Amino acid sequence: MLWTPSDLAGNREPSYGASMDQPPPRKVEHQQTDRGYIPVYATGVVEQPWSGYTRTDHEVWDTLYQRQRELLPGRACKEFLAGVERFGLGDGGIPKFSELNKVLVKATGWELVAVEGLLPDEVFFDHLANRRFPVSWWIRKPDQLDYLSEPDLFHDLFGHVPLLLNPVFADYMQAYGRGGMKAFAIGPEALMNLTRLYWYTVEFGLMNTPEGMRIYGAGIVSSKGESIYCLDSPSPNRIGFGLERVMSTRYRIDTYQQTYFVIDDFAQLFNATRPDFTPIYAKLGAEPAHAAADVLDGDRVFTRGTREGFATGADT
Ligand code: HBI
Ligand code: FE
Repeated sequence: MLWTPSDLAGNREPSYGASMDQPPPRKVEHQQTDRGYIPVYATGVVEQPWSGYTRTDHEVWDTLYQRQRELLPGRACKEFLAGVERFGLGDGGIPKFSELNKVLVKATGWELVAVEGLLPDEVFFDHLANRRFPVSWWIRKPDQLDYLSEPDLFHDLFGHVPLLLNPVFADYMQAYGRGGMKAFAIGPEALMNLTRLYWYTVEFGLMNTPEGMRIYGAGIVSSKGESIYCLDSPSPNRIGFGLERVMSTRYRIDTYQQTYFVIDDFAQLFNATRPDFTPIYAKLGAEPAHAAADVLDGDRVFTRGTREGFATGADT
């Protein structure tokens, strides 16, 4: 898919739906939840407004892409890098979901759907359980290159989608979605345990490969700073993955991770989702959760962090 300047929408404002001046109801409301005051979006699937992206939008994508493409070889796992190449995410400008879906559906039966933003858990899980990955259609502004509080197009598309071409990881993501539906039916405690599993694997997971420690978490590969910090800094712990260990460990959403959990391969992750989690939730419900920075007896410790620079205060 070649992107030429003539395709560009110039600098005119993105076109929204039917008329140019009716921005869609992106942020339906903010909601007080157990994870703080979070933006809640309309939950519907929308069309990717590709012709409405501005030159600036395309340039933000190219800037973020080039930065990570230069940084990640030798840091990201080979499966992630292979997915980036196979999708041609670096062909220039924001990729078209319709083009990517031609590759993705054939490869693993997954499909990208454009959404307004963060979805309520049960809506999100239902998409994953049906091999649909929700991708926010909007991209951050130039002054947000290094941090934004919610997942945007670059985080969702560059961070999450390349690994959906890996059959084992693709199966894990669907199994996770099915587990999410069950956890949602059980209640908030179970949901919290399952959200920690997503956080410490899909978002911030590391892999111990024969070539060395590599990144597979979307939250890391879409962040320049954390792509460096997670492997190079002496501050965080790096601990072998364990399902119950991860489900019972709190995390932080406002800083780099204090602990990274390390898998050997995606098969280990997929196998971890085989058992019925119900008895695990019951067992974990009776025990206190661990702090994000804790190192426990019995942990397989790759690195015991120095904790230098660790923010204090409440983990979620
Ligand atoms: N919604 N669109 C979107 N993308 C996410 O990654 C996402 C979400 N809603 C909930 C959620 N992630 C997390 O709570 C996961 O742990 C389930
Ligand atoms: Fe994410």
